[in-house]
Amino acid sequence: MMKKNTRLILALDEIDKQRALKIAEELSGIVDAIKINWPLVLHSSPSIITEISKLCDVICDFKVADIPNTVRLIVERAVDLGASGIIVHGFVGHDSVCEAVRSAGESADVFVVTEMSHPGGKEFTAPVAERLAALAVECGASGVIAPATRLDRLKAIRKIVGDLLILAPGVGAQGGSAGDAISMGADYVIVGRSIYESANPKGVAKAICEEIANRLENDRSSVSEKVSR
Ligand code: OMP
Repeated sequence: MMKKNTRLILALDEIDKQRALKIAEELSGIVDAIKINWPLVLHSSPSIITEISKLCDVICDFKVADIPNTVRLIVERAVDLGASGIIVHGFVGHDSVCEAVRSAGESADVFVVTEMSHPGGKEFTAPVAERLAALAVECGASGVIAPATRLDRLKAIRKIVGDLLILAPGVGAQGGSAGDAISMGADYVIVGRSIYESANPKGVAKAICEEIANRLENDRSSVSEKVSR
């Protein structure tokens, strides 16, 4: 189970291996997990997953989209390398996503992409996002990926997934706000460029954590005010 302290997940798409490791070391005590995508794996090697997993939970963002057997081969390898989470696409259907969940077993969480956060996400993923969210529930996934860039959609997806985890990318470089995404039902926000491209990644990460903590506090106080009225 991924920890839920600061609710910040670092998207480590930094392609310089040494800089990526330095940022991972600096931030491992601050973020709840580090998400590794193809850029870093392809510019270094798959063993980067193992190295970073010694510091912090690693989510392998491989957006796996294939037939069940290939999905199984990828998920098993990611888990062997030390991943404690893996991101898969849902449009490939129930058999593939359920196979991801089966292959991950107790060792890793599976997260299913619903509506993607970039403008192109509106073309094909938005019209089926609710179905993809329902599929995640039906296959027993741990959670979904939903856009911090479209808060109304995040809210709609929360209604479907119940208490499954929602991880929301699109904060910062893509225009979304961490506080707003959390208020709208995200459990975690995923942030990449705003942190790893900054001259002070630790300072930026800490500021985002503070924004999230303040927002949670404000949201809690406004709920208790309403109750006591
Ligand atoms: P920044 O835009 O640099 O903060 O990075 C966002 C990260 O989240 C990247 O690693 C993307 O690949 C990933 N992501 C999205 O941006 N949008 C999505 O809809 C889904 C993902 C993802 O699955 O993590």
